[in-house]
Amino acid sequence: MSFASVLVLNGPNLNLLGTREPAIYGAETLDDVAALCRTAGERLNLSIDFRQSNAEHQLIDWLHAARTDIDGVVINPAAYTHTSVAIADALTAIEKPVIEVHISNVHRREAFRHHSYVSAVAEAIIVGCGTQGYVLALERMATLLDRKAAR
Ligand code: CA2
Repeated sequence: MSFASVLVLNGPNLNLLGTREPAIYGAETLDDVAALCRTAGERLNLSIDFRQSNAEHQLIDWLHAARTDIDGVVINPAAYTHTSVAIADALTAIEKPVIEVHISNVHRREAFRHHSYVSAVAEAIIVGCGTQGYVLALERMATLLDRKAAR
């Protein structure tokens, strides 16, 4: 059976997850989040490609490659959420469903975190659910991709 494939993309500084600011981001590391996503992928019949970069151009290059290889994108763009028209444009260009995830509740934090360039191009947004937000996003993505396959 061929599984739908989902790119789970993580932006700058998320490689530091679990090392600082546990009150905001929890104690899990990014490797723990990757394992959570892979376990959810097995349950949901999704093939998971989990990546992180601190470089905007690298995230954009991976999104461009996803135009041909990937069925959907779950993205935590981290600080680029609030600054990057380029990432929003790349997400639009791939013409695949996108779900935006934030571990923290950005709306309860500083005003500069309240605006997202990505939200306008996302099918759904999950904020403030901790790392469980990635699993919730994959569950929703599985629903969206099933519906697409059934058309
Ligand atoms: O809540 C989220 O997931 C964020 O996307 C995380 C970003 C932040 O800039 C966004 O406003 C909200 C920050 C990622 C950096 O994460 C760290 C985690 C632990 C230690 C240091 C950084």
